[in-house]
Amino acid sequence: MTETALQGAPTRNTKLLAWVQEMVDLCKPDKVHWCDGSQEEYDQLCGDLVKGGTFIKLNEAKRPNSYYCRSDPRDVARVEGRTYICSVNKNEAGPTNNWRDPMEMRETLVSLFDGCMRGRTMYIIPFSMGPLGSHISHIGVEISDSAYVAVNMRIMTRMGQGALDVLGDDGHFVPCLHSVGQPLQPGQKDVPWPCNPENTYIVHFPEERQIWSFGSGYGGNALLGKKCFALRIASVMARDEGWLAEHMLIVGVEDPHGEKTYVGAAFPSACGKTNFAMLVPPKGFEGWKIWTVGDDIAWIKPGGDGKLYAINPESGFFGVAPGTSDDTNPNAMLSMTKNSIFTNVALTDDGDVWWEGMTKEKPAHLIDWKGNDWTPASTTPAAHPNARFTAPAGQCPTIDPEWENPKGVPIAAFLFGGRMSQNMPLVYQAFNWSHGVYSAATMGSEATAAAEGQAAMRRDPMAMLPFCGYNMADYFTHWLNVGRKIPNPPRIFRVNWFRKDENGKFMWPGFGQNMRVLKWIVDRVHGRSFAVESPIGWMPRHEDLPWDGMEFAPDTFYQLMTVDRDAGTLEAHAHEELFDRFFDRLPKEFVYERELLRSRLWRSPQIWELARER
Ligand code: O2Y
Ligand code: MN
Repeated sequence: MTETALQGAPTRNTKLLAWVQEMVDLCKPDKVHWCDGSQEEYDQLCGDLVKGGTFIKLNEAKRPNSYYCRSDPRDVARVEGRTYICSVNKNEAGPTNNWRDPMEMRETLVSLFDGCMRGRTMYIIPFSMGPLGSHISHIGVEISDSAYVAVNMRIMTRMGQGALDVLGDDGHFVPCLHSVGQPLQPGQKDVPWPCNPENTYIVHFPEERQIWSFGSGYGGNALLGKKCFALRIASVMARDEGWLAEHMLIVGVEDPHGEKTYVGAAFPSACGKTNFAMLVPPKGFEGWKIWTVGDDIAWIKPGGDGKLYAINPESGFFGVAPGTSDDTNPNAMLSMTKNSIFTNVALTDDGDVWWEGMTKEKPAHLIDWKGNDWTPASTTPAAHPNARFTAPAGQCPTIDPEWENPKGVPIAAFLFGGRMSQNMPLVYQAFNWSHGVYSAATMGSEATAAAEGQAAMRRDPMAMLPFCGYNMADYFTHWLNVGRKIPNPPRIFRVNWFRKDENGKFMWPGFGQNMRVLKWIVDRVHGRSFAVESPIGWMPRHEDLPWDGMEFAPDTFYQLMTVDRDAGTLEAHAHEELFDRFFDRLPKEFVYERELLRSRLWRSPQIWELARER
């Protein structure tokens, strides 16, 4: 094998050739395949996956060129507990990351990877995060023993010869090594979803800009361009080079006169990010359009004109299927009508896919995500709650004509929002950049917890807690610095679609109705809408939001917007719990911001008082 590994390699990049040879020697695959990214190659790999029992081809008449796949039930999501940041100094990783000594971790990994690809093919997967050749883009190369990874990477990134051409003979790339961690003995039959859940390691070496992933074939653990490169490693590159790598969707808001305003929005996982990225303006917003640039990650760099420009480094959506329907997100549904891959959803009797929430009526019979018969009487879900669709972004009906512009799109506002059932208003605007960074850094989100039905809140600064590749205190400082270096930084807003009333009912309808908030935000950016100064930020009064096509009583609105002074003070106090973890690395600005917030909570009038005064 060793002599043939580099024969006919489609690159002369010496670093890449040397790394591939080193990894071939370590992993000892039976074969090496350099991915060219062509349609023929994709079809061939999908065909091989069908033959091997990993893929089922879906009904060509219903879902052309699409495939269905079930993972091992032990390998269904990202594994934060097995995700590591291996910087030389533990403080560089910070208190919110799992840290391991890089030398020790390398030893562990080398012994795990030694011979791990025996009996398998090693795929060399060159890819560009971002449009080919954009000055904001970066090249990675994933080495993987999973054809499933190769075909998903072709949808999610610009994968193949084009990326190698951009890399050239001496270009830089991020090496991403991946194995499912299940070598095959001679004659041993493979399983449909090989993995090694007992030995999963998702490891980042930020100083070397390297990723090693072992034991999982699923999503963020295995498609290394996404969370591992585009967020964890890229956040370190961004810190060092003066840009931002963020867990943000990007949308363009176009008004009836054709003026387009781009915003980046950060929401933790499971807060309806893909729905917001493909929002359908409701009744009353005729002539308005929401354009999708990205649904998950934004790379944002200062342009020479003092503005921040963003690209979506990905070229596909890896979206959560359950809950997605023609009602909740018609544009996502249209994005996945063809050329898509479905993982851990249910299979219909006519060879199509289904998941909870897709249709009001449940099909009479399905094969569930574990391969068992399923009927509406079954007590388990047909699709796994983290079941996914992989679909080309270019198939989205609302994809922005500028989405592949190598310059990026100019960002006018940043939105930050978690899932908060209490004490967080629908929207407010930060007073200034430093206050905005503080608001984003103290963001929290609730996961429905245990038996009591109580909501447990986890702080998730900028929705980056699981994805920041270095000390989050330094990340806050970096954000403060980015705003300092540009003359007119984007405005910062907090939003919350998830507030509940005393009966536990959502107070805001969400989905398309979020357009009302978005319009106020866009108008604020352009100095066209009014706001009053409340203790926590600039807030719209009832009459400042557009209500065409929707009834929403002022009293209910002010209930939705209110932050009780005592609750606000407790919240400000709780920020200290987060901050204490960072000791003296925390930017001093945050201490001032907290004290200002405390004092405003008792001195400034509340929103409904101000509204009444006018
Ligand atoms: O479970 C996974 O591996 C996927 S996680 C994911 C995928 C797409 C977009 N966002 C996320 C996330 O966890 O934020
Ligand atoms: Mn995400």
